[in-house]
Amino acid sequence: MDYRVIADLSPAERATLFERDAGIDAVRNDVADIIDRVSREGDVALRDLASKYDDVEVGNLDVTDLAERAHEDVDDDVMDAIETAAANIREFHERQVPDDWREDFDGRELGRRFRPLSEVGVYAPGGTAAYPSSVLMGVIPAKIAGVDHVAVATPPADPINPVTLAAAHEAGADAVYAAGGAQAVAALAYGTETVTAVQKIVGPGNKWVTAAKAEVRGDVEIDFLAGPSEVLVVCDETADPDLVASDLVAQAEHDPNASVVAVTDDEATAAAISEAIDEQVTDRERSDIISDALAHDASGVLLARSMSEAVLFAEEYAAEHLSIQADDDEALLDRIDSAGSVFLGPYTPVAAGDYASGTNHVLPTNGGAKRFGGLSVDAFLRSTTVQRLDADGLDDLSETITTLADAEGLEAHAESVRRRFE
Ligand code: HSO
Ligand code: ZN
Repeated sequence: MDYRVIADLSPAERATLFERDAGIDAVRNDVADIIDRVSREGDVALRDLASKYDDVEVGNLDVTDLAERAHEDVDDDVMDAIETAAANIREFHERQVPDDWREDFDGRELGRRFRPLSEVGVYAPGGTAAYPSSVLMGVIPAKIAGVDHVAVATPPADPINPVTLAAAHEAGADAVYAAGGAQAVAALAYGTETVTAVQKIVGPGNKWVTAAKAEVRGDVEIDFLAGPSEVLVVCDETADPDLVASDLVAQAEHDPNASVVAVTDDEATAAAISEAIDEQVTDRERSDIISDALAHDASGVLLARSMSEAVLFAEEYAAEHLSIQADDDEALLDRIDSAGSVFLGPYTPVAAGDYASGTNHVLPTNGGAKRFGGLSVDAFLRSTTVQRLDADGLDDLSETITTLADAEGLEAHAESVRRRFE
């Protein structure tokens, strides 16, 4: 592949570099029909849709018992890896649990307390995108937050991927259902005879799942609408082009619509990354998917005039994964506010965060990092504020309250303060 010079891009070319759509518009109508059916017919609809879309006749929709035994069908080394990854994910997410607090502000005792949601659903894709790692990323923070009922929904199959089931059990899932696609989201949102309705649905999925999350949002909470994986590597002449290329190729293997970009201020580095990509792709098992992702308008190797221009590009791109492989990586990071998860230095492949370093890999795509962060323990908590004023505290404030109440024409509000002093 050839690298491109940012300064030479036409406005249209530049705009397409930022187009990373989850592609949900095309399926919205079908998804609305599925949701409607599941909410009316419950389990019957789930079985029927499984037969139609997954080509599976589902016996038990509740496969929690299969998950409990699944480790028997999983190689020991895979079980060990799941346990190691889970331990690191737990350790990192435990640090996110906020403490309840109360503080005295001169006669006004004010505070905040945090309580978990009670029921949550985690969607786990099946098929070629069956990622047991995503099950860990969804279930573990929810359990750490204290959610009582964490349900995993994963598409029916014969058999369901035992690694996905084992990961659900290891992460602490309380229920596992054999339901996939938009129908799984509908079942979690509205409940069926078998599936307990939840307050929030998290986890990545294909465009059907994402469209369904968009549709049920409002009736239940969702994490966010996630599209195909993205990585942006900002690098200078000190970066190893082979390693940069390997990080791009790795995220490209997720999806033909993945967006993978490297941006550097050094021409030789840009050329070497481009060459390394071409060399590496042919060796990879999923070379077809990788080639499609690399050919996609929102992917490529870019040459900037300076590292400042590279950083500005990164900020505008607001990548799901931002890797910085450059001499003064911390100084570059200081200038970036928008990124889902940041990977610093040559020994920090994005794959480390995808699986096992401990950070979450459910992250904002398509520029979402300008507005919100990735999945964390907070997503499963709600906060309540608490206050107690003493007589002096209220006395100090009474003038302010009654004046504002009068200004709003809410005389009874003012009266409720005055009465305290009669
Ligand atoms: N890179 C994906 C997560 C993943 N990678 C799962 C491997 N398995 C989105 O962050
Ligand atoms: Zn990945």
